[in-house]
Amino acid sequence: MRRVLQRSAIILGILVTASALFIMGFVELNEQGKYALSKEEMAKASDIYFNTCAGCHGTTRKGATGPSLLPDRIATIPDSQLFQTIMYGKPGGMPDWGRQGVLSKDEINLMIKFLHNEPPAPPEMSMEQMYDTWKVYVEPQDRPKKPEHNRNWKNFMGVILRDVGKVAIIDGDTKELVSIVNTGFAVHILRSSATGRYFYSIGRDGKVTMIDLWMKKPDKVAEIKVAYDARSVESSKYKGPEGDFLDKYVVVGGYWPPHLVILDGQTLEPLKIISTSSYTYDDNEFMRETRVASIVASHFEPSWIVNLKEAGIVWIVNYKNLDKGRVDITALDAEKFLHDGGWDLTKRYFLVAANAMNRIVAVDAKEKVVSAIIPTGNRPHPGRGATLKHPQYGNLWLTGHLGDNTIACITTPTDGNGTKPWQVVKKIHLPGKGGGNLFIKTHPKSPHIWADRPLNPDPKLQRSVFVIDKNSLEVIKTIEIPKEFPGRAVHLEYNKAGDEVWVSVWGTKHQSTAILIYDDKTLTLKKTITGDWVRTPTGHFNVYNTVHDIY
Ligand code: DHE
Repeated sequence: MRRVLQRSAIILGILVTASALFIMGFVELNEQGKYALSKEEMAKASDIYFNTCAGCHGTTRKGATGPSLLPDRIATIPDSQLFQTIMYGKPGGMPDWGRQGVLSKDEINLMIKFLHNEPPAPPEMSMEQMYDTWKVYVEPQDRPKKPEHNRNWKNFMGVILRDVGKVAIIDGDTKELVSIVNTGFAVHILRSSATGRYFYSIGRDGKVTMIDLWMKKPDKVAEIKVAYDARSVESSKYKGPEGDFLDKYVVVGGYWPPHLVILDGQTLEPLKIISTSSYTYDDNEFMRETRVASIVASHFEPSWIVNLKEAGIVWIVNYKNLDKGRVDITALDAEKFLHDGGWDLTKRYFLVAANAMNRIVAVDAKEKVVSAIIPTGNRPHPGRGATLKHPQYGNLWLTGHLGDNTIACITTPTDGNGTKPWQVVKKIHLPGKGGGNLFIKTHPKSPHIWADRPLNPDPKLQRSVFVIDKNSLEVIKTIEIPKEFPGRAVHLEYNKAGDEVWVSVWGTKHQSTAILIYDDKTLTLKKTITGDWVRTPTGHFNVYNTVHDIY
């Protein structure tokens, strides 16, 4: 095994922030006229763009979830309108960066100038650069052979503390804080290893951190940076006749560079980089920036479903023969702007949002075909969706929307009776105007589905969660979060038993907020986790539910 723990030569280059790298030597500044930017302004604007805009509009500004922000299009929009949009947001999901206090008026004006300039060319990243950031803090042989505590670690909750760059590990039984792990800039999601022992986090800056939950005080055992900008990470979850791959591999999807990186599941050593730059599925236009959106692991074969956003292509990546230097990729034409998604109830079909196309793509991971492309509403945003067996419709998979107030209920194949699959049989209407729903969640033992709405322009709706009855498929309760905690209600996760729902209060890093735990039977607040450390909590992930894809 190649072991290069600390090489210093190139390390400096990779440790400076990605956004700063984007401007180094690549950009021709517009040196004259009212949109001229100094080098310092360009650096600041690139940083802001990377942190707040690139996710939706693309690093190269060609557009995806949000429209193109290239200078020729920007020139057709009055600056006053650009200002309004950045200040107050738009109903389709554009956040109100000014009103939220994320950007000042001066910064908005700076961004308008920036958008009138050509985008900076982003840098590449080599395997060598990845090795230079790779650190193993505790070698596999030195890790605990069994849990060093008596806690019910399968009911641990990993909570992202986004803007302070940490992950909190909370005991789901006792609600005690077990550990806070420094993970680095803006962790986006956590995923569990197949045994549940490890959490893998991925930061917006492409840094992967591996946390061992068996340690007396869970802590990071390895880390590596494999991209400048990333959102997805997943483990290998297959064990069966074709081999035992539990905790063997980790896969990371890059936004920039647009690539897939396969890592060793025990040490995070980089094993393989696969570029995802591709031709679009429909008009065969080359898209250098073909970003990797969601990735899910198959439970029934050694493969991952990988969604290539701009190309509109779904890859099924079989890793069975990776150790022999072979990866088998099946590429399926799907739909453009693939984003987030999850398994159906049977875990054979993966449903993913083609959000800017207002559609959901259903992939049959067994037959390796696209089964259906289903129009659902304005910018579907399922998170991983919610699954249930309905007495009338059979199996259902649900998605909410950024751009309207509906939750679409889609039929999925059902053994025995059930409605024909891939129909939107019901649209549940959330109360009040506008969309802004990001996540929905349920649990097989719960009679409810919960939904948030953090991107709705109405502060009251941003601070509410909505409970839906699984049988009637109607909203039965709107719960406003307690007034004393400033921020929006975001992301929902059940505990292992499926009888409580955790909600984050997403504020700013300057003020602590809370993690709220609701009783799923009485629909009342059961416990509030507070403390100076509770800053910008966003996603929270139960070990058992994440391992088993329960949602
Ligand atoms: Fe996410 C999931 C991308 C904004 C919190 N987010 C995902 C996934 C993708 C993605 C591709 C699916 C990962 C997977 O399953 O493998 N998110 C993006 C963006 O590009 C976007 C729109 C803009 C950006 O600049 O990042 C974006 N996301 C946000 C947020 O603003 C949120 C609320 C807070 C944050 O961290 O920035 C946020 N995203 C989350 C969470 C999940 C997620 C909590 C996992 C949901 C789950 O239940 O699995």
